[in-house]
Amino acid sequence: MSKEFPKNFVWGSATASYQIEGASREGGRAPSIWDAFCDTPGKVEEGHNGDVACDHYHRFEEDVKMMQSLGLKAYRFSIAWPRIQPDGKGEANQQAIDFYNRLIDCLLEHGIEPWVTLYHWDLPLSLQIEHDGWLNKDMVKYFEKYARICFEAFGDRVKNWITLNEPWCSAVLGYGIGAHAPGRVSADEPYIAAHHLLLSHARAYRIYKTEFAHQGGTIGITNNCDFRYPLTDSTEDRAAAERSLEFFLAWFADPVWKGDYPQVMRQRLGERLPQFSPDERKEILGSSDFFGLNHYSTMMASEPKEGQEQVSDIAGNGGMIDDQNVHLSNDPAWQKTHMGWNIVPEGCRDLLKWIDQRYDHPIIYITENGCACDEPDKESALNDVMRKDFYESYLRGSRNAIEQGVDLRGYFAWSLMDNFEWSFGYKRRFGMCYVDYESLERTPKSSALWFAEAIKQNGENI
Ligand code: PNW
Repeated sequence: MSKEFPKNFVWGSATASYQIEGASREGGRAPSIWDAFCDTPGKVEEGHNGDVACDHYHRFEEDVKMMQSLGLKAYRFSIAWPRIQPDGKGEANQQAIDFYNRLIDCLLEHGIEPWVTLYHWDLPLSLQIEHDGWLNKDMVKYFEKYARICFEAFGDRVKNWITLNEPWCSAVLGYGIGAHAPGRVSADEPYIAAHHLLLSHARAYRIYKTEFAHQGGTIGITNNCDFRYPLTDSTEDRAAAERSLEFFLAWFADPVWKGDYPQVMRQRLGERLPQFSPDERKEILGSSDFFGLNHYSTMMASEPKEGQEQVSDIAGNGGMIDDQNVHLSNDPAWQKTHMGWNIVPEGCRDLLKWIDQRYDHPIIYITENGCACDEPDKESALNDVMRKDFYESYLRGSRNAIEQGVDLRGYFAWSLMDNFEWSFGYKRRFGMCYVDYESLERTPKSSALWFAEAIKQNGENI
């Protein structure tokens, strides 16, 4: 059996605009829903916000040099919509175009391929205030306009596009449990937000494929999903695990690869689940050149026993728990990251196989994978053996999947550097490079040095 990653395997790392850029009031940027969320008491640990973050806006050249020193082949970052269109719908802000042009050119000069996400959660605040954000179908036309501006400005050099990052998070964390901006708590809104996110994705895909076909790039959507193992071998528990994956991933992936929501969701939700019109179905079916996957963890799933309490502290990891009727639990043998997420590398392999089967052997990219480690000081951070082990074991799981026929073409580690971890503020460190939030100095951790060696050997040290 071959023990190799494919020859042109894409080795990269990833970040997102709000988590690293800072300069929140510079260059014509207007507030996003995350600026407002951070200003809302009790929403983000210690009242942290993205005003300065890693100051990447001013330090991107240094960051690109660091990427080059690690030998990264690709860098996935996101564009801040409220920089490009401060009000979310007007003309493009030239200062923002200039900034991303400088970043893209700098990457290319250093031999690093840009992978650009259009939307990684920083919605222009005015779209939320005026239109209720993703609850409003008008978002499709605003996203279309924004996407067109980006393709026009950057598409001569950017050949890999991701429309949305993790719409599950936008819908469930943003509109279901209120852990993310805009902080809505609702049983029905996640399905509506998700519907409009999917339609917006599909519209951007079609615009790219019709108006920008000459640019010759690829474009897809990135979904997040954790894996589920059935708690026992019973038919009920196996069905619960399958249902859990359907409510998590197939909710977003079935429309794109099969043209509609999963049957089980339609059955359980009835009218609460929006419908695609025949035209919309046509627009969304086949609207991704690759399957972007962000994967972090795994849980056990089982048929809830009578009176068994739904575990609420893991709601973020399950989402729409009442609708699914699935009980989630942990195997006590599993080690946990600083997020409390289980470390289960074989879950990565098995999820890749699940996707391969259900969606008929798509091209897959792991667009995020990584872990937060408890790093109370710089010394412990630089010696991040746990993160190195995490990358190594998940990459081994990934290679296993490749050996079993999965068409996995690349892996992006989350994240290039420590950054603003959403509702956890700067209290969780996901970086392969350490950031000193006083001096803003960056230092590669040992996991980064290990990753650099893995890239050099195309994974033969794994
Ligand atoms: C992803 N969950 O978020 C995001 O794409 C990144 O911006 C983020 O920093 C990274 O993973 C680490 O959290 C997620 O509750 C947030 O299952 C929450 C969940 C999954 C992914």
